[in-house]
Order: sequence, then C-alpha cells, then structure tokens
Amino acid sequence: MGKKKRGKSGGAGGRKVRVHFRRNRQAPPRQKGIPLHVTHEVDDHDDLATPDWETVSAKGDLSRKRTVIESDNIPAGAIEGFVLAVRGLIADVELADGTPYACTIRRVLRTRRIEERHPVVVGDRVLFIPSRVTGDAVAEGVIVRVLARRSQLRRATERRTHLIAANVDQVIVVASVDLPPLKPSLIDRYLVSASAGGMDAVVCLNKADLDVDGRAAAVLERYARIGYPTLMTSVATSTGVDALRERLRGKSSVFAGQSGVGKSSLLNAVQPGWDLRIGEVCMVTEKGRHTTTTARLLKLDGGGYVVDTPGIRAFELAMIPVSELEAHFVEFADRVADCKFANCTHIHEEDCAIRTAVARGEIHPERHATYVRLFKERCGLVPKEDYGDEADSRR
Ligand SMILES: Nc1nc2c(ncn2[C@@H]2O[C@H](COP(=O)(O)OP(=O)(O)OP(=O)(O)O)[C@@H](O)[C@H]2O)c(=O)[nH]1
Ligand SMILES: [Mg+2]
Ligand SMILES: [Zn+2]
Repeated sequence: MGKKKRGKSGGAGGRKVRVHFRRNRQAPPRQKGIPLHVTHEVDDHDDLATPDWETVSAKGDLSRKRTVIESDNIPAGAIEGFVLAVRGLIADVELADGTPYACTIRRVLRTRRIEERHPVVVGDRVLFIPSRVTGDAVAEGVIVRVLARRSQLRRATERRTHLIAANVDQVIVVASVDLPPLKPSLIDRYLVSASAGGMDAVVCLNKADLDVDGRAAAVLERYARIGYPTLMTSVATSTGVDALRERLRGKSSVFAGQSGVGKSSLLNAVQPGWDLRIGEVCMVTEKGRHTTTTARLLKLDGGGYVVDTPGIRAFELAMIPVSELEAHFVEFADRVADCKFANCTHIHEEDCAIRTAVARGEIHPERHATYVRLFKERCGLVPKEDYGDEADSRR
C-alpha cells in the first residue's frame, strides 16, 4: 500500500485542508461476491515521488485525519485539461487542441475527497501530469489537481456529496408527461440544486405525445409563470426539438432527470450523429432502467456542449443549509421580507407572506409542498423521498 508522506506544516502561501482519510490504507474490507485474494483497490501513481507542492501530515498511523497543505504552485510538468467523462478510476481528459488522454486520479486527491462521491467530474478543468506516449495508444496521465469550479450540479446526503457535472451554464431539467409519471417535486429539486450550484435552469417536459388531456402542459405553465424557460418536446413527433437545439447552441448544458424520461433520446434528436443508447421503460412499474450509466460530455455542431447523465434514485439536497432553502425557490424571494418573523420557516407561522401567497393562488401549493418536504427532510422529520426506478426495484 502507498506509504504515508509526512512533513512539517507546509510552505508559505499554502492552503491547509484538514481531511478525513478512509481506512483503506490498512486491510481493505472484503466486498460482497469478490474472492478474498483479489485486490480491488487499483493502486496508481500515488507515489509520484514526494511532491513538493503538497505535504501531508498526521499524528499517528491510525489517525483518520491528516492535514494536507496544497501549495499554490503549479506542480512541475502539469498541464491543463478538460474532463469529458469519468469511468471508474479513469477520466477521459482532453487538451485545448483536442488531444485525448486517459488519466488516473491521484490517490491523495481521491481519498481526501471521499466525502464527495466523485473527486473529479465531467466538465472539470484539471491539472495533470502526462506520462510518456508509447506507440499509438492513447496517452496517459495522472490528475493532480482539480481547478476551481465556476458552477456545479450536485446532490448530497448527510455523508456524501454526489457531484453530477461541473462548469456548465445551464441545467436542462427533463421530465416526462408519462412513463415514468410526471413528478413535479423532482423538477423542483433539480431547480433548487441548479440555483444552489450557480446554474440557470430550463424545464423540459418530454413525451408531449402522451399528454392527452393537457394536464402536463398546465404543469409546465407553472414553471413558465415563475420565470423559468420551458420547453414541451416529443421525440416521437419531433415537437420542440428545434427549440431545444436553439437553447443549447453556444452554451454548456447538462441534461438531468429521472431514468426513462428520454434525456438520451432528446440528445439523439438534437444531433443524430451521437447515437446514444436508449432504454425501454418497464410497462409494469413504469420505471426507467438506467440506460445511461456514466455522464458524458458531447460537443454540439453549432458550438457549445451538453452532458448526458444517468437518471438518479434519490435526490437529497443535504448540502443546502435549511435556512437557505427559501432562497432557491424563486417565487419566494421577493416575498419573504413581508413575513412577520425574520426567521419564519413558512410552514406554520402566522402572518407568513409565503403561506398567504399560497392561499391566494399566487404561489403554487405543490411548489410550497416541495419546500416543506425538503425543509422537513433536512431536519430529519420525514424520510427521504425516493425517485426509484426499475433497476433499483430489482436490487
Ligand atoms: N412516447 C414517447 N416515448 C419517448 C419519447 N422520448 C423518449 N421516449 C422513450 O422513452 C424511453 C427511455 O428513453 P431514454 O432516452 O433511454 O431515457 P433516459 O432519460 O436517457 O434514461 P436513463 O439513461 O436511464 O437515465 C425509450 O423507450 C424511448 O423510446 C417521446 O417523446 N415520446
Ligand atoms: Mg440516458
Ligand atoms: Zn414566512
């Protein structure tokens, strides 16, 4: 296993980060179904000598916390790249001129960000140290640093942050009229996450061909009314596909939404050359099957790029402090000042401007219900909402 690097407190200009380390430096726990003798932790280039741009110190071998001091110096020989996809421990990285690299992620980076499910994510700009190129094989490298993210789409449980994509301009929140059934509360959660992560959001309601009674169109109108750009699309009839393509042009976007709503289908319609894999929705459970398994960045012919992502099971937003939740519901923002109490939770208080607006039909009751639900989830008062899909129910 990798040796521990020790050092005194680092040099001037360093950034000190106190971090938890996984216990994986001792005997790794056995994974279910994997024979004992198999090492399942791929060791990589962690021991790239002892880098002078970082020092790690701990009180003792069994300490679970170490202090990592990242200096502001750029590691010698490191070059900047752009992450197109992350497949397990390998990231597909590209240089500005398009040269591809298959990079591993330096161990200390992985370990210290273990509370984040993905230390490196699609859309990241990273510094990596390229290795020697041999023959025609794709060049390799080791990612040593993730550059500051200007935006990020993420969800989080109490224990972990799941980063979905970084450095994108907008989230295209995709929902379907039916199959799987429309769940506005999940749209709301994506909108909160987009707002918290510094991204614009567009609400895209797909499978318009299934909207027989116009009820779904009314849901979409709910979001248009509070200022979100909205799109009604159908891959089956090509409705709205041109408008969607226009929305994406010249921007970086991430497609997010439940499994089976048609994210990959829509992207294939926007740019047929992509030929992304499409999955059936189970007719019995009306759930998707997790056809897309890794987030991937795709370049648009008209400029810009999009990230296709897999549908997710639960969408917790534990990284948002409960007091900040209201700020991510756009239609609450200009009303909260009118609540009687400065610390109003907008759940039960008298003279609450939000509750009054709901009663008057100015704020949609289901939007308020999502807010209340998120608030209570964050306080541990209700179980987490589950947006499970077909693959999950078979587990
Ligand atoms: N009726 C109808 N079906 C659609 C439409 N768009 C997609 N579908 C179907 O919906 C199913 C799921 O589509 P996908 O594109 O794989 O869904 P996804 O959102 O990418 O799902 P994951 O990759 O699992 O997250 C497929 O059977 C598609 O043919 C549409 O506009 N109308
Ligand atoms: Mg997909
Ligand atoms: Zn209030």
